[in-house]
Amino acid sequence: MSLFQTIKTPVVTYEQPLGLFINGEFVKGVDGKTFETINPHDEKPIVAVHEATEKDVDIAVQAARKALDGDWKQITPSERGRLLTRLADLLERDIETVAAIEALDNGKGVTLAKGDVTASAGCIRYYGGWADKIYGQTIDTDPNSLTYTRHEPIGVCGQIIPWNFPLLMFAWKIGPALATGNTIVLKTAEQTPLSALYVAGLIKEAGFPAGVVNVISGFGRTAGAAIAAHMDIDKVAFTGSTLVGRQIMQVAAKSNLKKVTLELGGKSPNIILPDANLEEAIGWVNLGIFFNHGQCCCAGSRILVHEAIYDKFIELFKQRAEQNKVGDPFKADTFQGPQVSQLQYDRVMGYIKDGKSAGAKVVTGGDRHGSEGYYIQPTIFTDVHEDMTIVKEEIFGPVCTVQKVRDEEEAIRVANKTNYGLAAAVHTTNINTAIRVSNAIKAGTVWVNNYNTLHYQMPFGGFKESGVGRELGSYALENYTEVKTVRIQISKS
Ligand code: TXE
Repeated sequence: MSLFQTIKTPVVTYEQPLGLFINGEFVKGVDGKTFETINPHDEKPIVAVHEATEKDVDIAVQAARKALDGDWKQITPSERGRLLTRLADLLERDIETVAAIEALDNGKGVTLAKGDVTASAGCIRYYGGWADKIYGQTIDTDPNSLTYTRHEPIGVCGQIIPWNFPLLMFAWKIGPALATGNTIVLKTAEQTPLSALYVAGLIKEAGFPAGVVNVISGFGRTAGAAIAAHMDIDKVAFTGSTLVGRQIMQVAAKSNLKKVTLELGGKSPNIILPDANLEEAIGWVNLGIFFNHGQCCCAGSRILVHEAIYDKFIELFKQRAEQNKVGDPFKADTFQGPQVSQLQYDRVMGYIKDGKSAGAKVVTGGDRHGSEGYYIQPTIFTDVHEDMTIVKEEIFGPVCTVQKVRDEEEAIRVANKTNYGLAAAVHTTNINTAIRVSNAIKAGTVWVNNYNTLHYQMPFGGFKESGVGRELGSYALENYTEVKTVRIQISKS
């Protein structure tokens, strides 16, 4: 099988790399294996890509180590920043192509995919700005010494990303790692390998030395597990399920105690209090759960509504959800495309079935949308109780539950009744209420009168079982540096 193939999408025709991107070149896997990636809109294969196994991970790690100790080390921090900025410019140059790849491979609407490309370029450019601002401290301990700290790169970083935001997760991972001078072996999700391979070509074009960024396609139980266990990887960053996050931490502990950061699942509460601007709140609630087809780790999937406005809320939310355009990702006005895969479709439909049989009421949706592709209707459940599976577990689809709460105290208690702690929101026009509730909620991000508004300047990550560490902002830089203390004794002579 060749290393490139021309792909025709409804908006662009382009050259798709298919190989593993190792040491600055697209290559075949050592075992010669390939696997197909499926278009979730029509359930047909798009193309086959080369598959990495353990041996390829090894080769990629060797390339990353060589680059770390060689060319990359010689490059000044400002030049690292320039390379990142150049990559951001190239992404923006190719926005039509990259957005089309995301729509094709992941199923997200092409208009929303363009937003992902812009946000990814912004994130990479932002970290380009940080590259020459990584400072240590000078510390005065006594008159006879000079003590200072250096923030050095950790080394070779393994990065494992999911399929819900294939490009954005790629940007969130590589930005801070490269700004701080690390090298990378990144594995994409097996459902969505295409955009990162295309961007690997842009990394080469931007002028990064060979081996600094290596991008491999492959499966979790083989290539992913090999990254987590590798003895010459110094750090692993993972975004995905809590189940696999736990495994990664165990494997890291059993191998070389590599540093671990995890960005995992959620079951985030979205609280609407009686003094909220209801019309605006409905818009945010709708975006909070149905954006990206509910495939967001921070999706506002548990909606908690004060009893005084409950009936009105349900009426308006139902109307709003039924207006969401579900359909072909290549239509410019599509809001919700298909779920990413047959497996995810089955999982989500399984939760819907479970909710129905547990006695929850379907206000709208509750079924497949159309007859082809992994499409699911935007679904709202009411009449739920705290012990139902659909209230407790992450569904990761366009499905939410609405619970009635008596007052602010009950809203906070119910909001915190979860092992997760990724995000939350409160809708109120009272600043005191906003501060009280946001202080009381155990979550990494609390939105007041908005939802799902992420920005590369704002740290993001989870309390409790939603993760370890923070991505984005200056906080992410801490995940990618080791602090070295140097103490120099000052001689009298
Ligand atoms: O995730 P996995 P899946 C949640 C969401 C979803 C569920 C399952 O609830 O329904 O997880 O999705 C790699 N060692 N999230 O099965 O398996 C895998 O190849 C190393 C939340 O797709 O966690 C892929 O690259 N790596 C989430 C990545 O892990 C392994 C986003 C994610 O896959 C591995 C995605 C292993 N043993 C799903 N097994 C979020 N936080 O945004 C798998 N992988």
